Amino acid sequence: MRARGARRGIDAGMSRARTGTLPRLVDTPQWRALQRHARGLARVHLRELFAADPQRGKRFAVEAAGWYFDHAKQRLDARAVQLLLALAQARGVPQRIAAMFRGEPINSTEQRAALHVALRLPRGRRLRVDGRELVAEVHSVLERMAAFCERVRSGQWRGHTGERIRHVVNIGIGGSDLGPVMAFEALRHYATRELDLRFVSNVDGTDLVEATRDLDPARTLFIVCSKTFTTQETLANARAARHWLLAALGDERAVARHFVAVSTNAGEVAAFGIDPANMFGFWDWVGGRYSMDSAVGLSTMLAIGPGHFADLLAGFHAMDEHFRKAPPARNLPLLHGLIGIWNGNFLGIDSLAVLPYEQYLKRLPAYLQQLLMESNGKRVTHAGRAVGVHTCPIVWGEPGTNGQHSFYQLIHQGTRAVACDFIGFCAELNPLADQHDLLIANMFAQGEALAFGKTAAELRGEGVPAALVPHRTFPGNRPSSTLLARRLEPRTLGALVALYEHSTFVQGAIWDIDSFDQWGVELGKVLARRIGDELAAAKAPRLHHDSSTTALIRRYRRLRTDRP
Ligand code: G6Q
Repeated sequence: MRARGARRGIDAGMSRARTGTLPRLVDTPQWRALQRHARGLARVHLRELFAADPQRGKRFAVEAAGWYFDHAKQRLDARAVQLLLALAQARGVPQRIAAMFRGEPINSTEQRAALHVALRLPRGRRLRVDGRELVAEVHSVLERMAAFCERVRSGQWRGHTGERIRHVVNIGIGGSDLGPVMAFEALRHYATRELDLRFVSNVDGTDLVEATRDLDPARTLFIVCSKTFTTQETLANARAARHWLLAALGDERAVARHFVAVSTNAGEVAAFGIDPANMFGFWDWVGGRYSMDSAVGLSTMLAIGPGHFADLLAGFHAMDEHFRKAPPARNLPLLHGLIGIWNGNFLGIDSLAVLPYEQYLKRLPAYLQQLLMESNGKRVTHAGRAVGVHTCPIVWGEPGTNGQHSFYQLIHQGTRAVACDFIGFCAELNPLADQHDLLIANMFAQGEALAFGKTAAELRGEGVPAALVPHRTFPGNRPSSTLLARRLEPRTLGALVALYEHSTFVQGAIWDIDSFDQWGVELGKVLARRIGDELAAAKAPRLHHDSSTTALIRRYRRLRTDRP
């Protein structure tokens, strides 16, 4: 369905985006003031900032929805925060937040609302958009999902031969994969061990073959998860999965018991052979990378059950409410987003490492990579003009302590600055002697080492030989934030994801870009279709590519293995 205003023509929508046409970011007095301030602060080390204010650790920290956000080790002062908040005001961030929550078509190039916040509104709340009551629709899908999950989890839902389902394979890619995988891994502690969940995304046959190699088709359920149900990779994998199933069960009717779909496209789902009664829908106002809390979370709900899934949604909603209502100076996602702007645009730091000190969050960096980079990896404003400054940083990361024994070297002593988000919990889920203290001691120690470093004088004082002093000096002054919650629970995970969603939105609003489209993935898709035909052609095709691509296609055709 289309949200309010979505029926207007594209030009009308684009001019709507321009209505509040903003001055060029770099020309605004707020931007210039920040530049001046950053130049002054460039000479000040974090050591000095801490020395000047014994309360800094407390002053630069806010709390929301179970999360404590310590940003005292960022290279900024109270004046910088004040100027950043003034910038947000001047760029109309509060109005944009309100427009998002109202369901306005803030995704201007696709003429859509971006209403993921509606997915977690509690039952009983109302949100009317284009004459439709969205909360009722959302909860009706949640109820169908819950009923289905209960049947599968209790063993009431049987496979074609009467076997209980033991394996669930989610087939999807991008937003229809990264959220579900991340959430499943993150909440594995709360998951039933009766179901074995797997995720297939890559069109590389190895992904599906390895995921199903040891599975019993009679006990396997596939979730084909695709908003459009036209995505090449997902459909190729879904067809191969159906083939695998039918080769074992030998009866077309088995598809109805072993395949369900998550999609907005009932027609294509039916064309694929999945009974629309086994389809769980969502809406075009839910972007792929903002969809893990919609029906796209069916695998999550199967794993953790409807009760925990409701807690996950409650966590999202708690952060939404905070984002919508908290005063700017205490608003966690707003401050988090603005600090990203400060680092990227005023300190020239173009890389963000996400470092969870929690094994269950091992897929969070990959998830955030898509959320941030697909949303804000853009170069023009809503009105199509150059943004004029750098936008999204390069986002990457790994679980904490593993990273310490690998790439942290560069973060501590390399020539490039990397901003870090440390993420950890006070209470562990799997107590093992004192290992959790050890884990979190490492997280705190890394933030401290990055901020304060180790000076040559300190090293000499310790008797380090002069020749080694330069090698063992840590410059420090490397910025990081720490996000700390009591325990990893469905609720804290929901709040954490909502925090990054809103922080991403804040940054997009400052840059005046459309954070909800993704035209950048289109060109490659179109070219891949053409090259696919050329690779498949029986006779050597006439090629009209550049000389490099032509040579690669010819070599591939010569050397590839024969098809089975
Ligand atoms: C996310 C993107 C993209 C999308 C995939 C899968 O925001 O739109 O990653 O999720 O391309 O699309 P389908 O769900 O339509 O298969």
